[in-house]
Amino acid sequence: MTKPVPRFISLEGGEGAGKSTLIRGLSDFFAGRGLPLLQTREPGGTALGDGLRALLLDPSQPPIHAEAELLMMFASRAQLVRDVIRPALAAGQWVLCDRYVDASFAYQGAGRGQPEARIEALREWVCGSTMPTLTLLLDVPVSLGRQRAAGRGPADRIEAEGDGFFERVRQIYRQRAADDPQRFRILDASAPPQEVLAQALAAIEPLLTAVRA
Ligand code: Z5A
Repeated sequence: MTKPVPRFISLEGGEGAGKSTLIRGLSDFFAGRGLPLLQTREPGGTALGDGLRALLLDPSQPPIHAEAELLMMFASRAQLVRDVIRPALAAGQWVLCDRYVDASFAYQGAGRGQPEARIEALREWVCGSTMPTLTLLLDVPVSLGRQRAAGRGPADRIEAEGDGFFERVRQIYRQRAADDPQRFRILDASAPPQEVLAQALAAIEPLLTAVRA
């Protein structure tokens, strides 16, 4: 059993779910409360992770095998956990991470067909007990998310996948949330941004109270 780390929050969701938009609102909220917040993202968040991210998302890359993609996600994560997340938590900061391990179960597991047990073994090895207390799943129908994301310009290597891929991703996210209701909160991300922020804050407030107590 892994013990969740207080002050560690991850955000998950399909493309165009509104994670970046929500993170801006949450950053303002933490700043307004005078709470130290470290905001980071996956893949990325370190020099190594940013380099891997560029390779992973570059649509002009020669095909990347599913096994290689999975290991690249975990290589980025291994560096981020050790260089950024653990030191920030140890220093008493809140950590808000735009995607974390659940994304590997969703994209490389459900999306690419990598076995769940293999991803869980990597999770245990790379993250150990460094798991979020709270994971906000921004749930939005695939068509709406893709419509929103389309306004941003050309698709990256993963965004170029078809609807079936993203339906499987959405399905496994919802399944993981149903399987672990203590860690996950599902937000209706088809609502307007201010409403999504209000839903997120309702989920975060109990953590703030618990940490103060
Ligand atoms: N990936 C993986 O495969 N395995 C892993 O282990 C990890 C990641 C960690 C990069 O992730 C890719 O990496 C991702 C999964 C894979 N690939 N895909 N697809 P990312 O998180 O950096 O990229 P993303 O998923 O493509 O995020 P995004 O599309 O940038 O979505 P977002 O941040 O959730 O959306 P947004 O930028 O806030 O909003 C998109 C647009 O919608 C924008 O115009 C907003 O103004 C608008 N918006 C946002 N919220 C709303 C609401 N509530 N109403 C109306 N309009 C809204």
